[in-house]
Amino acid sequence: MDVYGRFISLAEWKVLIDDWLANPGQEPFYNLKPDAREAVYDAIFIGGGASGRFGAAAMIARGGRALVIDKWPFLGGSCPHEACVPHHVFSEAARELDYAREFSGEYWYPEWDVTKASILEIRDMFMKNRNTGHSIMNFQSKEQLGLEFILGAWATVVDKNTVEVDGARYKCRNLVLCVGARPTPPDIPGITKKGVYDWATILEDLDYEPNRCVVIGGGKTALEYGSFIQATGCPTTYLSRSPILGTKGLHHVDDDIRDFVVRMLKHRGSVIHEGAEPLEILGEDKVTGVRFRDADGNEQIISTDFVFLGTGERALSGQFGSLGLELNDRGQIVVDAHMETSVKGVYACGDLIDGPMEMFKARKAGVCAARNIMGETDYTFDYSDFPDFLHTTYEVAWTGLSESEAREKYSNVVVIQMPPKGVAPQDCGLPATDGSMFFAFTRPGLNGIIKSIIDADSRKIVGMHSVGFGNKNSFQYLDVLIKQPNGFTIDQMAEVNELFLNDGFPQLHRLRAGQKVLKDL
Ligand code: COM
Repeated sequence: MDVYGRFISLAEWKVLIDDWLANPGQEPFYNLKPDAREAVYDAIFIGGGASGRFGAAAMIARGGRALVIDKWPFLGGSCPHEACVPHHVFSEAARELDYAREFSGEYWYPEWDVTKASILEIRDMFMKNRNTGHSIMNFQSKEQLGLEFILGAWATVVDKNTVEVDGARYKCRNLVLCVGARPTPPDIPGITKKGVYDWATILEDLDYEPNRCVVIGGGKTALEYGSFIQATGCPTTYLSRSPILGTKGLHHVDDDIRDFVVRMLKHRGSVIHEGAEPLEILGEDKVTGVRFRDADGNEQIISTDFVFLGTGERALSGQFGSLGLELNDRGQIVVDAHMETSVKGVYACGDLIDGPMEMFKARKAGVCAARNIMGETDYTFDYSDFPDFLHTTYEVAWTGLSESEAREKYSNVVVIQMPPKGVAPQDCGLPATDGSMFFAFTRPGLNGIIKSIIDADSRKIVGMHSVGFGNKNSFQYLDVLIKQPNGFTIDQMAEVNELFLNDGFPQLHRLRAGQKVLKDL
């Protein structure tokens, strides 16, 4: 369908996308200027997710011409369709359910009734309404950003300057590849049985209400989905080879934060096996259990009708084999600091390349490629250092070094934290932040933890950590503050104007800032 030059409202996009998804294989949506077939685009972005959309917008903003092609009938990629957005929906449900369960029968909360929280119902709510996000992506990209796109079509790379879509060829000076990654099941006998799901298939394929869950993995995805599943009232057991939150990419997670997270998972009823090796998914056609070897080397069987895989993902680099791009040993496309691959004029971004599979990296990598293509060749992107977060029923956020990392690097480390070291959390109603006041007053110990690590010699803050509510928003900015070229000192933090108690950091730093020789708090 040619949509160029026609105003398409959000409501119309919803209907169009719904219809396309219900009847895939329809004619693509073309939003192309009339000379598209003769034009030579500055770049063709293959994939219209975060990298493609932001890269194309950055290119247009600089006077360039970009074409975005995606197999789906919407822009925004997997984020609004099956990844970040549903994960946030599930995590918000987990947070609400957690309060409902904890305060069951108190104040205005009705008695907790486990039958009221249905994973299927929450999933269905998301699926029914996810096109709201899709339509905003298409509307904004077309009407506001002026993106040219072909949506709902496969792109075939003919060569690095030619892309074929639906029988027509389009020319470009540069190619930007951003088609992402997919979950890859671990190699465990029985893994293909019905009843084994990942973050994508739980949306598309789940057709029964789970009664018990085994989560395989102990990293972000495992904890985020596992916390949601447990919060619905479906008892959840984690089988993790590494310690929970102890996987390689999560090296800045502080020990006190990890301990709090693990304690809180257990408080909610989850069972955790660290050092566990899953051996077999049991059952005839459908999952009935998981056999695993525990940390002591003993074999155990857990009965379950639902297995959630919070394990790895694999870059979808295979479809670009004809370009002869250099790949690393995990199949990711190797890029330089400009996002350029081993083939000049071919760039790769997002989950196709190494580094965290996170939104900021995808968007900024797309922008970095676009800026370089547009001549800003001194613009580079280093994604080795970044703030991070995950949801359990809490928000867990961090930036900079953990306490143990800081002690390895600096000889004089001071720690400011709440609850203070040596105080039993259940005796301490702080931190009391937005979203944790009820816990702080009636369930001290469940209210969260905040922690700041300072190199006392330079007085600079070198790491910040928090488990609570609403904190990941402030960590986006705290990250910028503490990573300024000259850093950010305890004395500068003491000058920050806090709004209410919020994240608690300014007040705690102010209490110590006057000291010549800094001490822990
Ligand atoms: C967000 C998708 S859901 S994008 O990064 O704005 O394209």
